[in-house]
Amino acid sequence: MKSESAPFRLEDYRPPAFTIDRVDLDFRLSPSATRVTARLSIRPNTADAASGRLELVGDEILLKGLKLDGLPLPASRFTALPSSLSVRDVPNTPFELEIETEIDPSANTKLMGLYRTNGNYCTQCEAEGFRRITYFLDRPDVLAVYTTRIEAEKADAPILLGNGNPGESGDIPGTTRHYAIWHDPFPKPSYLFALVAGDLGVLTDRFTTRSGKPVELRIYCEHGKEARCTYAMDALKRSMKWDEDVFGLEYDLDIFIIVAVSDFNMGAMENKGLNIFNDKYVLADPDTASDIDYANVEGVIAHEYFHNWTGNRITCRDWFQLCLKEGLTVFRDQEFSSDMRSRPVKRIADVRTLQARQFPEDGGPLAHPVRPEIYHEISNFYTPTVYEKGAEVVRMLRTILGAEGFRRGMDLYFERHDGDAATIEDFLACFSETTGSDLAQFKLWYSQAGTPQIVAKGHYDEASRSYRLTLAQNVPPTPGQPVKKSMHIPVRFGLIGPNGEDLDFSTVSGGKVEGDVIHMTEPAQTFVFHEVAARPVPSLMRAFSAPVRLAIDLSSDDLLFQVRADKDPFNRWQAAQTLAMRALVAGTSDAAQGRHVQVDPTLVSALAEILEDETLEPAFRAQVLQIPGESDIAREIGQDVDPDAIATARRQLRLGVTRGLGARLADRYRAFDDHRLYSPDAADAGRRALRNVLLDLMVASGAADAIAAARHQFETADNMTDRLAALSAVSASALAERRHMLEAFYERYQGDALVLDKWLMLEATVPALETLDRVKTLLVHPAFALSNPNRVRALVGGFSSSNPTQFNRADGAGFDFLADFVLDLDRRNPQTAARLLIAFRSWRALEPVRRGLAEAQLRRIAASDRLSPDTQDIVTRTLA
Ligand code: B3K
Ligand code: ZN
Repeated sequence: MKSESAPFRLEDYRPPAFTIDRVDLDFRLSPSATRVTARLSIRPNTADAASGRLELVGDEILLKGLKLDGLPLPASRFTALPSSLSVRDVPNTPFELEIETEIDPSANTKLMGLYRTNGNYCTQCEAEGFRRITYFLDRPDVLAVYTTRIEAEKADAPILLGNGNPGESGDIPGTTRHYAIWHDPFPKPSYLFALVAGDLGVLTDRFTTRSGKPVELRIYCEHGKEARCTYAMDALKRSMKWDEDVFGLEYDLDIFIIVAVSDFNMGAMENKGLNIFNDKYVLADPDTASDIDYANVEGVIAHEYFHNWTGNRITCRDWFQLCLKEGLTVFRDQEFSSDMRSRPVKRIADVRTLQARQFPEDGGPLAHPVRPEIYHEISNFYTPTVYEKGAEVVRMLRTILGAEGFRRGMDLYFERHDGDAATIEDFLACFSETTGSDLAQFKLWYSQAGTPQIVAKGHYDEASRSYRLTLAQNVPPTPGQPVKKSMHIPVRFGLIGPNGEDLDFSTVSGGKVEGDVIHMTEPAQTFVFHEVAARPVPSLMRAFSAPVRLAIDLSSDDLLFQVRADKDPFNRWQAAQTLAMRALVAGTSDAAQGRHVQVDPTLVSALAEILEDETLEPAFRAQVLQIPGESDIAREIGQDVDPDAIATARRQLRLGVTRGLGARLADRYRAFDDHRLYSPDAADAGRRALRNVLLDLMVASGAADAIAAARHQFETADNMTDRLAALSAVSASALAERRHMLEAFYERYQGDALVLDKWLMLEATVPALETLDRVKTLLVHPAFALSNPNRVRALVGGFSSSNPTQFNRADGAGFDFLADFVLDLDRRNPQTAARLLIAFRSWRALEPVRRGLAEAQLRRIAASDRLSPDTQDIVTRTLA
């Protein structure tokens, strides 16, 4: 492990001196000593090749043999280290290099490169895992055609899978081994390489593309879990169809394979034709998966499938361009889910995620642009900014250009760049060219970090019947970017009239307004709307038209009116959240001073009306009734945060809401108890969501009948959603009953690791002082495994990221625990360790005592002399 290395910079990009056109790989699999022979067809690519020096990268590789054009190379011609292979005096014409390496998949605890999971072999190569398999030009702008031969013991690994289409296979005579050959005709970068070998069950199906091409579909999983793959298979077929219908994109190989594995550093991976998934995003049945799990399976299956075009057929020139594939593909999966489910509810859920995950990143020490310009460790840039804000940028592009202009640009992008390793400039050029738009200012969204803030003020002049709307923007300073330029911010809007309808206006002066979109481009602009019949309530940032924070001085009455009348469902939700947030922020300072929190009756009436409004879909009503969480409140307060005061304020406010809603809660809760047969579809999931939000509010009161209702639901539920909701309502309220219920849950599901992750998470998020000790005890529980990232994220990630009062304990014990854990895990799995450390990202916003304690732990980590580059990078930036 190295300490500080020189960073990579976007401005330093140079095309590779040599490139590789064809890769022939031969894997002789063996648990501890796998032999890999790579035959690379290499050719000079730029003038730099004249040096005759070929530099390949490796990572923990052992060289066993090296030939150039069939002849063994003398030791004087090369230098081989575990991290590099440098060959001298290579020809200035195409040549073939044959590299034989040995690797140890069983010892690979980083889960990058070739490793073992549940006795099977699998790979993860993005971003820089291929270099842990063989020496290579392991960079995304080297595109080659791969042929892979895999050989293994037949008994251990009856299934042998590679990228592309299957070719020849058979037994190796006189041995207990067999082989299979896979060929992928589409040139790809090494990060999309994959291999799986092992003993697996399979679910198969077929899909015929719109041009009539049959595609074989297979989902592999642990034996016995095939039936739990049916929802994933259904989601896959719907994704394939949707991409044809909405983007005109068809699948290109004869076969599409998904493999579910249990040890995986992230969600899933889009390897060409052979997606490898964390099993939690594949396996689902009513007894073990919640509605949220089903939605996640659908979304992740779609996301990885959509990468086949946005990522694989068109890949990234370098890792700085990561958002080119990730932001765009998140946008595509969000659109897919919106079409499959409720668009407004999906939008609210996505914005909640953005605000909960990306806003704190953008407002803290780890802030970086959607397209970063410098990195030390690329694994740390698979962030909410690159993914979720990256998707918002694509969404804004569509808002600015209109759906049709956007589609023309996308069509050109696919046509022009198929087979390329492209850049953000390439992408944007397709939209400027097809629509004639100047996107120079818009492009700042890719280079300026920080969440822009908009301050809005409106005034209606009755005499002239005009409405003046002043908008001012400010992009806060972020690390390395003290001064910002004004951005092009699309503000979707409406002027709501007294009867609830949007008011007309004749003309607008002061800036560009197209349809219902204000184009804000200056630091401050006053838009005057003429011939407006009455004083409007402005509805701004409809459907969250830009990833900004909006401050607008609306009275409680205006917000209440907006909750009732806005034709934009997102802003109805937003108005209710704003009302609640105001009460929570005021309540936090009351709580800090020992005063009781006041509950604004306006807020209760707003929530009551939404709850009772049968014209609204239940899933939407559930979203409105979910008031902001403790971390949302902390973010809004922004400085000198006292997590205990926040928790007290939120608890008291919820109690006030529960009292205010009174008998309506239990009435509605019962009304939805209609014993329908479980279906994971969006409509039924919405009914359950509403019912469970009500249960949660009821239980928060601590009333005996509410707890009895929760226990009853917990014991009699026929699905995970309802069982888990009852359990988490009790568990989150830290009631005495929770111990018994948590144990019952454990007993029922012991042996089912994915369900036990939910249990570990609930244990870790109990808001009570004994939780830290409980978490420490669970580290040695049989249900926990340090080697499995899902277990680690559930227990330790649950505690540090989802239990604000206990992680941020005033005695610093939570910080101390996380620091110890990260230092330990870092030696085994640096990527997951670095991820956990992100829990400290908002340390500077804490009140002084906690801030000091957090800083001391960060300094302790930083002082360790054997940190991985991943953890070193996060700790250094967090402290900077
Ligand atoms: N592209 C992968 C992420 C790889 C992460 C590498 N550390 C999954 C995805 O975004 O689809
Ligand atoms: Zn992705």
